[in-house]
Amino acid sequence: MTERTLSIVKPDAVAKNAVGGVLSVFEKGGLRIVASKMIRLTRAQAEGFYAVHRERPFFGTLCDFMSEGPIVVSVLEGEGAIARHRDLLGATDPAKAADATVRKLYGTNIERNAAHGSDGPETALFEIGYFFNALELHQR
Ligand code: 3AN
Repeated sequence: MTERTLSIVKPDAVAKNAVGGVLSVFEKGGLRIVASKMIRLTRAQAEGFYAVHRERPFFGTLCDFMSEGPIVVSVLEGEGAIARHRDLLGATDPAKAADATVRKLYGTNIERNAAHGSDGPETALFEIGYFFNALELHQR
C-alpha cells in the first residue's frame, strides 16, 4: 500500500551539514519526497509536536533540542513508507542502530539522533498536518 510519512532532519544533523546525506538514505531506500522545507520551531511549537511525550522524563530537553536550530521537514511517499522509513532511520539509540541507517551514520546519542519518523498511520496524519497544507503536497 502506498503511504505517506513525516520525516524530520533534526537540528543536530542540519548543523552537521548532513541534510543531503539523510535525505539521500531515504531516496536510495525507495521513498519519494513529495514536500520539503526548512523551518525553525519555537519552543511552544516543539511542545505541540511532541505532546504525546509530555509525561516522559526527557520531554523538556527534547523540546529544547528540537527548537535550538533549523530543521528540515519532509513528507515521504512509497510502498509501506511508514515502516520503510523507520527501518532506514534505525534504532532510537544510534549506538544500537544497524549499519548504514541514518541514526548510525549521523546520530550522536538517544536524544540527538539526527532524524524523526512517524510511528504509525494516525501519527503520520497528525504530523503531516502539523507542518504542511494540502497545496504543499505534490503528486509524483
Ligand atoms: P523514535 O523517534 O525512535 O520513535 P520515541 O518516539 O520513543 O523514539 O522518542 C521520541 C524522541 O525522543 C526520540 N527521537 C529521541 O530524540 C527522544 N528520546 C527518546 N528516548 C529518549 C531518552 N531515553 N532520553 C532522551 N531522549 C529520548
